[in-house]
Amino acid sequence: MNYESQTRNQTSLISSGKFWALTFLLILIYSAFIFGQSTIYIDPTNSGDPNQNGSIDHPYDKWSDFSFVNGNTYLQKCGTTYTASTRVGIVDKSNITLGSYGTGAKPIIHRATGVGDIIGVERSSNVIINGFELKGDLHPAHTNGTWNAFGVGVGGDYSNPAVNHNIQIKNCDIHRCYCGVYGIRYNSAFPVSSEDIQVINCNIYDIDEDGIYLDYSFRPQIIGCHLWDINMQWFKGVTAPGDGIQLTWGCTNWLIQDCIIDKRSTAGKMSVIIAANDRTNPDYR
Ligand SMILES: [Ca+2]
Ligand SMILES: [Ca+2]
Repeated sequence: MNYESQTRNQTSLISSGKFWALTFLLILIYSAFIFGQSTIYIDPTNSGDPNQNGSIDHPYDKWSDFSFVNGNTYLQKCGTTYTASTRVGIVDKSNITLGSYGTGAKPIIHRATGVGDIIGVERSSNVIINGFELKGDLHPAHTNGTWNAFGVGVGGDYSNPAVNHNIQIKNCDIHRCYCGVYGIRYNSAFPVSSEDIQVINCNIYDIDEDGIYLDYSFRPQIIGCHLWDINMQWFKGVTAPGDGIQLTWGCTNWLIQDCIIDKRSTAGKMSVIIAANDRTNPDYR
């Protein structure tokens, strides 16, 4: 091979589609190694295993055993109950999926003690919570039978204007809670509390106040949900301001579709409140 033909071959290699396709493939493979997306397994019954590492053979027994990593999927075993005294918190994260593995009933996260969210999502994007039973318990400081927990908290922050984007809560049963899905703005200096909160195909029942309450939420979508036994404070001798769905104070571009909101069991308040939303806000018309 003389020099001229070798140069020509190199030139044609650089300009060939195959070369670049292979290079791109190699980059993809290296990226997959470097930014590997992992699946982490949680089985609350595996508490005696000293080799817990989140693998399917040695699953963690607690959601508090690890920190969330962007891009990862976290699966709790079907038919198990995780008993929690603090929330499962997803804060400043992206592309996180929570789901289940195995067969049987939806895995349960039971906020048995303490007060607050069962799952709390803050300043995060592209989070999926799929196929859980989330249940609270009796409020530790009350004697009238009120519940201690918010099923999923998706609100804003007191000091940081960053908000949640694209949070999907789907195929979940949420009950024995003060509120099923709850997201408020907290700081009046910020124009919005969340964007693209989606509640899809969920059963929300035995709720003290509102089934779903969002304020300053841009493009909330509530689709195919069944809500019943809402506003149970009606039976607990206290003010009972519970509604099926309340989208208020600056919620815009909302969608409520194919939902059943059954208010037969309690009196007072509304099935749906869409109220006091600021149509003059130029960002959210
Ligand atoms: Ca553990
Ligand atoms: Ca309300």
